[in-house]
Order: sequence, then structure tokens, then C-alpha cells
Amino acid sequence: MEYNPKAIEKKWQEHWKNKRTHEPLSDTSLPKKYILSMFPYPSGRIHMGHVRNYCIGDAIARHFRKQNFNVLHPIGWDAFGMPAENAAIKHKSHPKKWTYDNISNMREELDSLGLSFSNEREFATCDPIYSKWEQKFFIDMWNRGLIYRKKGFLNWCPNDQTVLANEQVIEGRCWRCDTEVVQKEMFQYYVKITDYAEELLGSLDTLEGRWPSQVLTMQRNWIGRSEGLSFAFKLTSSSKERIGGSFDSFEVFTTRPDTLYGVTYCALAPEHPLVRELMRQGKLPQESLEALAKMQNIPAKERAMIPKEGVALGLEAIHPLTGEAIPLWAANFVLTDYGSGAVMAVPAHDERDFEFAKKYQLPQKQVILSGAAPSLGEAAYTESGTLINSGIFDGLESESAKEKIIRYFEEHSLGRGVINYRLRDWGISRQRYWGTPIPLIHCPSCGIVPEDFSNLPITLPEDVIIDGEGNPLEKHPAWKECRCPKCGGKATRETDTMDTFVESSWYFLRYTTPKEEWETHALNEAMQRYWMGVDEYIGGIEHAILHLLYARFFTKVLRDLGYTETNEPFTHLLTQGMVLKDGAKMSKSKGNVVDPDELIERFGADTARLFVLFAAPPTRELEWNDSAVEGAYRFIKRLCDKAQFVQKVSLLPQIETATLSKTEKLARKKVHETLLKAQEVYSRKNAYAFNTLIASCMEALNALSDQENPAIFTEGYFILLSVLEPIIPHVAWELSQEYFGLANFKPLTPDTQALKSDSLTIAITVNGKKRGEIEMAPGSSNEAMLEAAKNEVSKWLEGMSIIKEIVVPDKLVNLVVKP
Ligand code: ANZ
Ligand code: ZN
Repeated sequence: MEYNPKAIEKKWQEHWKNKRTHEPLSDTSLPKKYILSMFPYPSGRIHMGHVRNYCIGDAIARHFRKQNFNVLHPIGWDAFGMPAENAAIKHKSHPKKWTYDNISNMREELDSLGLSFSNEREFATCDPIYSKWEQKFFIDMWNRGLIYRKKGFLNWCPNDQTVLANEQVIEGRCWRCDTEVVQKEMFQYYVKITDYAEELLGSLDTLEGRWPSQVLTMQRNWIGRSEGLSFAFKLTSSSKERIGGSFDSFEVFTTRPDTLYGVTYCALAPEHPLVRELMRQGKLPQESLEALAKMQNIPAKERAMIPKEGVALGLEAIHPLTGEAIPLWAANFVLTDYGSGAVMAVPAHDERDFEFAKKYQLPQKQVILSGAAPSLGEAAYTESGTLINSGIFDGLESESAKEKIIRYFEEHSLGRGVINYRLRDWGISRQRYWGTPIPLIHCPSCGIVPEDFSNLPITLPEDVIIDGEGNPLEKHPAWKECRCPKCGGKATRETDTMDTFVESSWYFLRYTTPKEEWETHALNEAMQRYWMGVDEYIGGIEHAILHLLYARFFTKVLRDLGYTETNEPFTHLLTQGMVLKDGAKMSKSKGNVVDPDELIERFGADTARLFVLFAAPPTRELEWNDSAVEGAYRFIKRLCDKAQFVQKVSLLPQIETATLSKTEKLARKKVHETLLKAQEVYSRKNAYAFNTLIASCMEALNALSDQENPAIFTEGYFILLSVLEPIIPHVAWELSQEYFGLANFKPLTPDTQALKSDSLTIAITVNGKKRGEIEMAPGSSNEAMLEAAKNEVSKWLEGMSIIKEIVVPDKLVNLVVKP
């Protein structure tokens, strides 16, 4: 067959679409596979990372379809978000038009790769029907107290009078006008993900061996469970007086109660209420006030990256065990929203405390002893050891000291043992236009009231001015002004929209519901039960924390709200490696991108697919390589050339194994090994090492080409087409139809007979004359060879006695006999 990718690729893409080959079936008695590559953001064009992501998922989906599984392999668009709005600001386009135009471009690009997506489950998260159910979920969660409103800090550009997303803050300045960004406290909506911290952590254990362990670790660290002691420091009476009676104590949290006697100061977050009160009263030197204001204006995320800084507060607290007076500092390394926003500092045994103490010349006190400890003042000794200088707890080991000190605090009502999580509640409101509107209404008499379900979805107005100053929804009175669903009085809509992570937290559940029901159901109950969990979820490691955590969380919330029975959405996770060129990640800014369209235009989709799956195993980095692309193309061409040796038959030839020659056996063995390898690869034994499977196909094609039995060739060729179908589907379907009259693929199983390891032919001579042959496995022992040989030539041995046995391993047995 002449290889003409342009002609055959279009043809098969249309065939699949018209025949609905890739649509999931509603028969829930069939075995199922739900294969999902993370949906794309419609940025405008697909890149090689997308190609890789979707080719991996497609090969898996096609394989299982061929094995008679009912396969759900959907695609959609993560369509809300800032870039659409930024494009609107820069180019005066409308976010909606920009987004849907990009979707149709990118959908065409994906189609040109021959990806076997369901066409009938596709949606964009900015479709109003998707917003409807998301708003319903929001209201359900609000009614359950799972969403609350609280003041939080946001990046604020004083010039543009607008809230900035983190990505819009460049080195502390506004991306548009370069004004210095400040932190402004505003109302925000939060989801209580912390209510699920324990379950989110605990059920990671069920994913062990199914998710990459690195991702499990990242999730565990992000949730960050720690056990420790929480207790209050009382202010000294003079300090109480100084602050005017509005405070008499503050809480701290420590994971090292065993170091309690080593406390030499306390450090408070710059936002701590006590610090704020001092600032409000102006009871600090001017330079301290200024330094504090400066510290507060640095976004929390950046503080970890700058040198430690602090301000002495001129207050003292009483050590709960020793009664000593402990000085208070405000410090930029103390997080406002962890523990209680204040720490007992132990410079001798904590690195941060040590650094800070060194800078401000604060004393240190060693309380943990160990042979390995550095001498005091050189560095902090942060491991455990034996307690010293610790009163009644002297001599205890750290672990038991922790327990005993916590018990002591509890018995004396000084504090209590607590479990803290690093995980914070999820701030889900954004002061932007292009997002799902938050379905709440502010009523002057009723307060905050959820919109009536019958009024959902609340859609975005289209006639807005998007100029980068403020939230366009704020400036649209016709949209904003409404009636209160409770009292019917004049009210205003919430103008905040939702974080786009909300949309990507349930799209995989939505796909399980057939399109006909999207209007009437959030999720079809029977269908989510059938399809969930996702059998293979494929995407970039950059989503290892936030997206996966939010998606797991949302699934659990929807379960508790009665929408799904799923506990964990993603049964298996495959994190694909990056695509590199010249050793660097392909990116616009580096100017090293390869445009997938050009690749497809030049070589065809099958070459692109073969290249990305052959160049590296899915989880590894993939280095771009022009000659490997050409190699992939040549292999497909060779496959087409070889088709001429196929016997056109309606039934596959029956192979009589016993009579085959050595090369025939070898060719069959290679072919059936490839089939076996395919089974292993898709059972995720080696994280889908398509590269080794393809290599095996190449070897098998070579072996087939080396021998002349047309039946063997035909059988082998047919099997190779089947193994290659998930990888190079267009050409596989074309060849299958052309040479076998089949426009489909069926499951095949390797012939165990063909797989048997090659036996060697051993010649047997008696007194130097060849008297027979035996078949032996390579490397058989001398004893085994002799035994088999004697059996074989027994009639030459009758009445003789053997005087010498010579064995040449894997080759020959010679017996010297005498009457
Ligand atoms: C005294 C101490 C002595 C501490 C020592 C550690 C070692 P994890 O494990 O992450 O939970 N900490 C508490 N609240 C903090 C906050 N808001 N900002 C910054 N640091 C805070 O960390 C708990 C430890 O981090 C706590 O234990 C506390 O320092 C500090 F040798 O208390 B530790
Ligand atoms: Zn009202």
C-alpha cells in the first residue's frame, strides 16, 4: 500500500465520527474503563505537552475498546479564567468569544490527531448549563455551612482600584501599571476543606500503589498533619497595663513541648491581633510602626523567601512552667493562619528561631542533650535527645517528655494536646468577570440569601466593559440590582465569581451523565455509580497538589450531599513527564516550541503519535528529536510496504506449530511476545512503557520479513496491526480494511505454544557417527542432555557398554561404546 497519511487520516476520522465508534454505551452490564486525560485550558492552540497527554490516554482508551470494554474517554474545556479577561483588556475582544473561538480551533487540532474522544459528552465549563449545577452545589454547601464568608487579604492595586491575582503581581508590582501592590483586607468566600483534612489524609492510603508515591507525599505534606501542644502565655502585669487591658494572654502551638524550658522569646505574626492593637494605639516607636506596616504588606507566600525580620514589641509574657519573663517580638516568619499565629521560640533547637535570635542577639538555652549536638551558638540541634535544664522533666527522652508535658498541661488546665493541619480553608471567590457567578444575593433586610434554584443558572451579562479597573460586574447596575428571593425587596447580587479550580473539581463526574440529562440532572445516579472511579487519570505533575486535592475534596462533599457514592475519584493516576527541546522545557518564552500542526501537516497524525509514545516512557521527560520523528514515519511506511506479502484471506490461517522451521518459529515467537507485552503494558505493570511495546513491534516486523511462509506472515501481520492500532490508529484501520476486510479490531490472546522458549537441536553421535537428534532448552544440564540422548539412541546402545560420554553444551552428545 502506498502510504498517504493525508488521505487516510481524514477518512477514518470521519468514519469513527459517523459510526459513533467512540461513544460510551449505556449498557451498564458491560465491563467498563473510564480513561481521562486532564482537560485543557483553551489558550488558543495545542502544544506538544497536550499531544503527549492525549496520545497516552488515547492509546489506553483504544486498547480497552478493542478488548470489548465499554470505554468512557471524554474531553471538555476548562474554560473560565484570567487569560480570557487579560486578552479582553489587551485586545478588546470579548472573553466569551475569545474562549469559544479558541475551543473550536483546538478541537480541530485534537481531531486531526485522531483522538478517540466521545463527541457527545463534550462541554466547556463556561457553558451556562454547567454553571447551573455548580451554583446548585455552591448553594447546597452554603446551606450546610460548608461555605462561609470571612475577611481575608488580597493583592490590591491602588492605582487601578482592582484586586490582582497572584499571577498579575510581578515583583510586588501591578502587571498593568507597575504600581506597588498592597495587601487589602476584603470579604471572601471560603470552603471548609479543613473539615475534610483527616479524611483527605487518611484515604491517601487507599491510593498507595495506584498513584505515584511522589504525589501521595506531596498531598500528605500539603495537608500537613502535626501533633503537639497548644497553650497560652499570660502577659506580665506591667505588659497588661501597657496594652490597656484589651489583652491578657495569647496562644501558641508547638510540636516540641519537650523544648519548653528552652524558650527565650515569643514571636507573633505581623498580623497577630495583639500586634495590631499595639499599632492601633500607636504604642511603639515610629520606626517600629513603619517596619511592621512594611512586613504586613508583603504577601504571605513571599515571606518565606526573604530574610527573617522582626520588631521588639516591648511586652513580656510569663513562662508557664518557670515563671520567667519572656520578651515578645513580631516576626515575618510566623504565619498568621497556622496554629494560632504565634510561636514559643527555642533558638537552641529550631533553625528559624536560631537565625532570628542570632540576628537580634537574643539568648539561647540548651535543653536537649545528644552526643551529636553541635555546641550551643553554632547551630540549632533540632533532633530529639535527653532533656536537661528542664526541671522535673530532666532525664526524659524527647518522645516520652512530649507526652508527659502535654499530660501535665492538661492536668493543670494550662493547655491541651492538639492536632493541627497545615491545610487552609479554600478561598474560592475572585473579583473578576470571567468565572461562574456566586449565586448569592445581599438583601438589606434578610442578609445574604441564596438565589432560588428556579433562577439558576445566574449567567454573566455580555455587555460589560473590561478595562482592568475593578470588577466589571460591579459596574453593571442592570445585572447587579435584583430582588431578594426571600422578601422580594430590592437587593444586589454578589459580584464575586468562583475560582476556576471549582469547575475542574467535578467535571470528571459530570462526564458520566449523558448529554440528554444535563438540563435536568447534575449527575445521573446510576451512571456515576457505573463509571466512577476514573480508571486512569493522566496529566502533568504540576497538578499534583491543588487540582487533585480539590477534586478529591469536592468528590467527598458531593458524596455527603448525596450526588455520588464515590470516595476517591481517581483510581489510578499517571503523571506524564515534560516535553523538552535542547534540554529545556518547550515554551514560548524559550522559543523552542515545536508546533504540533506542522508536524501533523508534514508527517501525519500517526507519525506524531508514534513518535511521542516511542521517544520515552510516559512518566519520563521526552526530548524532542527530529530524526526520531523521521524514524517513526519510516516505520509506518515500511509497515505499509510489507502489506503486499499478506495473503488475502477471510479467516486467519491456522498454524500447524509442529512442522515449523526455526525461523518460522522465531518469527511467531516475536509476534506473540509482542502481543503478550501489550497485555502487560496495558495492565500498567511498567507504567505503560509504550516505548518498549513499539520496539517489540519493530523487532517482530523484522522477524516476519525474514521468512517466507505466507501463513506465518499473514498471522503475524494481523496481530501487529492489532497491537499497533491504539498507537497509529489511522493506518492500522486502513490496512486492516484493505487486507483483511475488517473495519474493527477484536481482542487477541497470545498463543502459548508460540511463546515457548526456542529449543536447540542437539546432535547425538555414537562412536562418531550421527545417530539421532534431540530438542533441548538452551542451557540444559549435562545430565539432562545425556539422559535424553541415551533415550533417543537406545537401539544403538543395546548390548553395548558406554566407555566414554562427551557433552558439548547446547550442541552435541557423543557416546563411545564397546560391545
Ligand atoms: C517550639 C519549637 C521548638 C518548635 C523546636 C519546633 C522546634 P509543623 O511541624 O509544621 O506543624 N509554629 C507554630 N505556629 C507557627 C506559625 N503560625 N508560623 C510559623 N511557625 C509556627 O510546625 C510546628 C512548629 O512550627 C511549632 O513547633 C512552632 O515551633 C512553629 F525545637 O514550637 B515549634
Ligand atoms: Zn430580603
